[in-house]
Amino acid sequence: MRRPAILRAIGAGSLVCVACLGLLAGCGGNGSPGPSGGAKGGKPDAGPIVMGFSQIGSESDWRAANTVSIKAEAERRGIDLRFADAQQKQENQIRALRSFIAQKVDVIAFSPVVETGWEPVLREIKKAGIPVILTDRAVDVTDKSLYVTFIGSDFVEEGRRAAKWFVENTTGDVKVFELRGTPGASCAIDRKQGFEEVIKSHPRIQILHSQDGNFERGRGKEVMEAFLKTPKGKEFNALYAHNDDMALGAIQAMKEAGLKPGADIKVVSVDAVKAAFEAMIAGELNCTVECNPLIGPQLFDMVEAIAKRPYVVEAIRSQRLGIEEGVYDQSAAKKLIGSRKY
Ligand code: GYE
Repeated sequence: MRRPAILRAIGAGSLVCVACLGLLAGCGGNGSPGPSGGAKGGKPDAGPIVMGFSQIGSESDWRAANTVSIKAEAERRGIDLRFADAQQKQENQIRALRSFIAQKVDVIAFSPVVETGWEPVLREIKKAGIPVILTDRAVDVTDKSLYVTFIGSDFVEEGRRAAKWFVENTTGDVKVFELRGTPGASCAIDRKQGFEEVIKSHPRIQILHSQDGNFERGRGKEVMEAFLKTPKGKEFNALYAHNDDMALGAIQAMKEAGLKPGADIKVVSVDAVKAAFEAMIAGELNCTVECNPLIGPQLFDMVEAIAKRPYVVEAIRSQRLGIEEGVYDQSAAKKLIGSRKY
């Protein structure tokens, strides 16, 4: 892949830029409340904005960077952040969301561990009149009015980009071992979909085997160790991992088994965390597709716009915010590692 930075392919029409939000937020003029008034409006005079945030867990370097970005930005803006770590369990997230309702927070944001099963609790939140922002992963609900907006990446496009690396940088038969993320997570579903969409028209590239690794480095290593002992484990020549952490664990397992990841097994993953750049410099990872976790500033631009001017909620309902992201290979790694922020 000789493209250092590819603009994301989300249609411009679906983007809401933060500057636009600023304009929308200013529509009321002179700090006056907007047309829908502001139960929680007038917040600047009524103390800090209170936001409940339910984080998935701490399964990866991506997640660690995401948490730091959110906490640091809340602190910088003087937001009263109620942060709950769900340890990768949906039931913990639902419990946290209900406790945010009880605490009467101004805004709720969360990163849903899986796509489905959110309607009942989202309805409870709506009934309580609290706006919801989805960050990072998406939910599968029929009633789109249950949340205001989604701030995160286009995971289908990430899957396509990973597949394009194989299309453009390999010849002959490519037999892929796919290490999937958490079952039911939107990013795992979408990264698979995008990858399959591209390889469909390149029959020399096939998914030989596909397995969950839960986005964790340790799990990636274990799953690869077991896979290498199977007949297909002697046959594959490529690894597509839904995140860098799983790729790094799998790379470790391959090295311990005497294989040369990056050379005899081509490895592509998603996230573009610093450790992936180090692995590319070491020649063990071939490419990483960026998924930017640093969404704190965008998230809190949105939170402040909503909390100060509730009518903005109507203007931005169900829009998807785009984040610019790149694709990096070994030739880019050395040049860029010094400037990586996560
Ligand atoms: O790719 C992975 C993390 O939801 C986009 O979750 C995120 C994913 C990320 O555990 O590393």
